[in-house]
Amino acid sequence: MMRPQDTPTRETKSLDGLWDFVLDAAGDGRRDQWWRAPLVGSRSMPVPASYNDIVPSADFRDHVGDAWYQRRVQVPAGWVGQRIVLRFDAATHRATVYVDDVEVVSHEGGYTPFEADVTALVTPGSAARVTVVVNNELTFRSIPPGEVLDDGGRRRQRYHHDFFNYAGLHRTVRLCSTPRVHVADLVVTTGLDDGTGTVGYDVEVGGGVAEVSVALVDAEGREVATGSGASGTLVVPDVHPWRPGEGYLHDLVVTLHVDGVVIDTCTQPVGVRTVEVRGSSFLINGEPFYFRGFGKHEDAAVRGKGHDDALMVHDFELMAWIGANSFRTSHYPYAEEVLDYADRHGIVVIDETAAVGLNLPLSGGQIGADTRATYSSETIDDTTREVHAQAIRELVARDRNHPSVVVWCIANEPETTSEESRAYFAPLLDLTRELDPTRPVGVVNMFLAPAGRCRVSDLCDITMINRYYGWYVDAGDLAAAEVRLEAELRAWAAQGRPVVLTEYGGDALPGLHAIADVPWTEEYQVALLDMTHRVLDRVDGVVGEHVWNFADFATSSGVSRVDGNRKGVFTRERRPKAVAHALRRRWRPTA
Ligand code: GCB
Repeated sequence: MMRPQDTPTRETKSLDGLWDFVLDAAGDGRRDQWWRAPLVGSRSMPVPASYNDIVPSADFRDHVGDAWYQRRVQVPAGWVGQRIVLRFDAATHRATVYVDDVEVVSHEGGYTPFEADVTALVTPGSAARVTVVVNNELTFRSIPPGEVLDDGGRRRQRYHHDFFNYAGLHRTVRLCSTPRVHVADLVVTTGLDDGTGTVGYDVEVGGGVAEVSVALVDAEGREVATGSGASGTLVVPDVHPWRPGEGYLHDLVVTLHVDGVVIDTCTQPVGVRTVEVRGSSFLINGEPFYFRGFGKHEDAAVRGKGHDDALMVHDFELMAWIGANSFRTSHYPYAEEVLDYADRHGIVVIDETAAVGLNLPLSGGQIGADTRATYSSETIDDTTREVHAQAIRELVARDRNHPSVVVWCIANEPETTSEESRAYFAPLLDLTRELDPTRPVGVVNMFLAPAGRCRVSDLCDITMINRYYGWYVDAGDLAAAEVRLEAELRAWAAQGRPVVLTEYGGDALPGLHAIADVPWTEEYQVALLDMTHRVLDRVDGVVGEHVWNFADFATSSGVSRVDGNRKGVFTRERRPKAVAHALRRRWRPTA
């Protein structure tokens, strides 16, 4: 699937804005075929946004089930003879789409795009009715998993991950035109050897047959290599590489011709760089890279997980201010605009699937929440694994051309001490490598599966661990925390893979202060990070530190959460806590 783009042969039309919207907790709409007519009793709902916090009502916030979006779409008159595609960048967690009376596509998974070819159903110059039913239920057959409980007739959503189950049309919706014979897909892989770059390309032509030619253009507009044929390798002597801190991009311009006439053209930004794990080093362009940054969330007041360029640019500016060079897309694939921005600014990304909460004993930082086995025919099973595999396929297909993405993370903190966990993850790790042999793959480990007990880490290329010494373990006792953290890190480093501490930190309520080591104060959050950094600096083989979290974020309700998770270095409104200044001193000592 190509990214929608405007080129001499292609156009896009944004369908963002206000849609008609109704909740359908009872699930009447599918039975009564609500897509066949204007939605009855609808209200306005912004797209992109989560619907949960838009209306001040528990019906919206705690909704479980279907929700319907609808709008009329004017199809541009100039699109006669073109192929017309309706594209959703995300619908959380699943959706079915109708154009007028006809169902056109269904999609499972809340964080990857999907599209429908609607050429035969719409008429350029006329309007069509587009209806989408999104469903937010998490079950043991979804990624992320969850369970819908029946509380005496009231349906309640339960899940084991620590962020609010926002839902809706979270990302842009577009109507796109392409030529009938068109570039359907494009895969790019890059290499770098002694100053010479290579760009391998593989173009898929859809809708017919055409000749393919490609040209690689540098950021100054110079054509630096050309090629013909659907696949090949371009060689660029003295190439200007993409590197952390400098998002230098070339453009690969792909052109389709029939009998010498151009019929389609599209452009793919390309960053020429390599990624490699060698021993316990993580190398980008052959040079050791140390990850400094955050686990993040797509999360903000009012809009929930709705993508917003203003917030995105602000977050990147704050990361630059503090000296971060990287982040992890915890705990799901982020909007494609985010990866575009990272590409252009040389920010390094660990790209994660939405496989979070595959760990029944754990919930929102609490242990013992559930005594069932995580992997069983009643819980996470082979069917779940196939849904997980599809999530991996869609993540790799969507993001593989982004130079910023350097690691695939296929799950966060699953249960990994049982034999069943190994059987579950081995094929998924193999699949990821098969789909993309160019990037290291891993699973983020949690503290109940230390080195030696984890049955999955030896299958990974890189060790990513989340540890909360000084918070969930040894709260208020940083001396004990320091000893234990160091012992654990050394045990992981001894396994010989590079180690990234992908989460560490503690909650702090801005304005809460103390002289003693008191959890929840701003001082304690600083002291906990200082302790962690002392340890990280002493242990060889550690190649990165990602603080949890960039900003405070919404979670489900619970006694360990104060209006959400408050481990943010910034508040949810993006104000710095004391720890932000401390981190800036560490990460940008000369600023
Ligand atoms: C974790 C999870 C993250 C939680 C965090 C916490 O290990 O990966 O999703 O939010 O701990 O604050 O408990």
